[in-house]
Amino acid sequence: MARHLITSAIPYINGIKHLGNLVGSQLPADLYARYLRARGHEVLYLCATDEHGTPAELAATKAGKPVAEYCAEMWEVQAKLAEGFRLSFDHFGRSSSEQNRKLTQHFAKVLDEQGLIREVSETQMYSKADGRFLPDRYIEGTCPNCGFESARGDQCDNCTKQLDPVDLINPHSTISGSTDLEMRETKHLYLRQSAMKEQIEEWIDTRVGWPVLTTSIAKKWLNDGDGLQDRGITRDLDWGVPVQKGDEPWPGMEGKVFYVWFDAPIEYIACSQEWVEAGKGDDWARWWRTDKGADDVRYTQFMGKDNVPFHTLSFPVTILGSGEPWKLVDYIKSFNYLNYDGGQFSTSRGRGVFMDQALDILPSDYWRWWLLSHVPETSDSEFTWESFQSGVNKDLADVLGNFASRVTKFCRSKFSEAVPDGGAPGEAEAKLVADITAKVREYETHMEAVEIRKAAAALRGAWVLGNEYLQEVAPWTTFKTDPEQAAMQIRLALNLIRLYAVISAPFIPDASAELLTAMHAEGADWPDDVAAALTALPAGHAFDVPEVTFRKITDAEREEWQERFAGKRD
Ligand code: B3M
Ligand code: ZN
Repeated sequence: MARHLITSAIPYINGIKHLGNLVGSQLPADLYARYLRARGHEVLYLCATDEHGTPAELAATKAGKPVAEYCAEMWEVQAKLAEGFRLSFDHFGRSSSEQNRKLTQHFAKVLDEQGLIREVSETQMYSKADGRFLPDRYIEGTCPNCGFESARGDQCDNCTKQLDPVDLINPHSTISGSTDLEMRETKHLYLRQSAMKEQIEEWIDTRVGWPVLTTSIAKKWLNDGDGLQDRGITRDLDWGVPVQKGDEPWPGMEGKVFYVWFDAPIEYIACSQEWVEAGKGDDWARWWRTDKGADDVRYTQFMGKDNVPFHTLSFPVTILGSGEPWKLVDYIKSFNYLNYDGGQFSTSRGRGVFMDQALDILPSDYWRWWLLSHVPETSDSEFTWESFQSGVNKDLADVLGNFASRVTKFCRSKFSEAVPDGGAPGEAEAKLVADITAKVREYETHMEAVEIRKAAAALRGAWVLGNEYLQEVAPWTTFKTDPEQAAMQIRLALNLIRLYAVISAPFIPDASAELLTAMHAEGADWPDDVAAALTALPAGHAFDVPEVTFRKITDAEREEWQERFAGKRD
């Protein structure tokens, strides 16, 4: 038994996430956490909302609410949806927590003591009417490149050109509309990442077995252009962690907050403190401090590829640069993008399926299975309604669901609602046990390597083996001439349902629980010994025919949904 710390990238607070966001970090992290728990390991799986920064402020303004109130409400919404998708976080925290404020200020202080922070004077757009500096997204104007009238201070959404606020023609504040803007001098703190370049490079180079996607992005950032540059870690905003040196004020930094990407990863640690405060655990340090036992912990992070630079470079600079014994990540699993029906998911245009909408139309297991078995692991992948319909109808309904209902119904009609006795297993049964054993071992190997698509394929392969066996031995035919033999076959098949429920639980927890209940299974121990696991339900053990575990998606539904989610949501 080992100890596993698992975190998934913490979703921004503004708005409900789409399925592409879900499959890019939280869902695979949940799969891994559930699998490791099922194998008897001690797991701490943490996630939180990422609540600071301009997007949160803007969304709150749009919703006409104070930002703190907006965040509190959206946290509830996201927590409910996470529950709906059965994301088994040990704690779902908030980056705006007191714990994160303290810890962020602490890291800033120790980084400063290590000589890794410098003050930089720069000029930035100031709005007199608003009485504040304007971050790039609060400034709009005409694009000098294409003439688009609502280009943002950092980028033109029309021609995608990267911009500086000073490039804009007729710039104005998006808060007040005021054009009374001027460049003013302001001071910011920079993290001297360049000073840590060699240490970070060596650390990356010695990460054996990391996914290529992760290391290639890290190396690209380290080696391209100017390499690991110093990075501004403060902003002129109201909402965020106030810039302080621990508990002390930071002279000259009054009214400023830390940049959201500085405090967000620190929330991984703070979240474990929130977990303790919530009474769910009693010791966070044994997960995070190597002087308190965290050396024994294996720490795995899950995230989309756009988050990789922050986790391979910036956050390690914070951790290593502190000079304190904090736990560093052991394995970073990153993902490509999931596209939607010939284009991209778009939050602003409401294109694609969002978490709330998905749960409105089908149970979470349907989504979990399709998303995880199509996770964009080695390249971008695409959600299409045809693929979704076929994944659900074939894998879940025709293969797994059909096996369970066929076997239990046949037994009820020919024998009773209890496991029949029958004779001794023969050659076909020995072969099935050997094949299932091989598939389960294959599944375990892929799960341990966090190779999710391969794990899904092995699991599906195990389901298929049961169907092939039924096809081959045909108990409904055998029954006519040799009911004893048919009883033995059905006894094995009933045990197979229980085994499927156990090994499928990380992917489809609700259906697995339903099947276990239907089989009146007492435990859900992992089948270390598959042969033994396939005799767990003895003759005479009662069961129920499960309610329809999976239903099929009709062509009419598929067409209707395709139309509905094409992109209109405001
Ligand atoms: N909130 C970006 C995202 O949701 C960001 C991740 C933070 S992880 C510390 O993709
Ligand atoms: Zn433009």
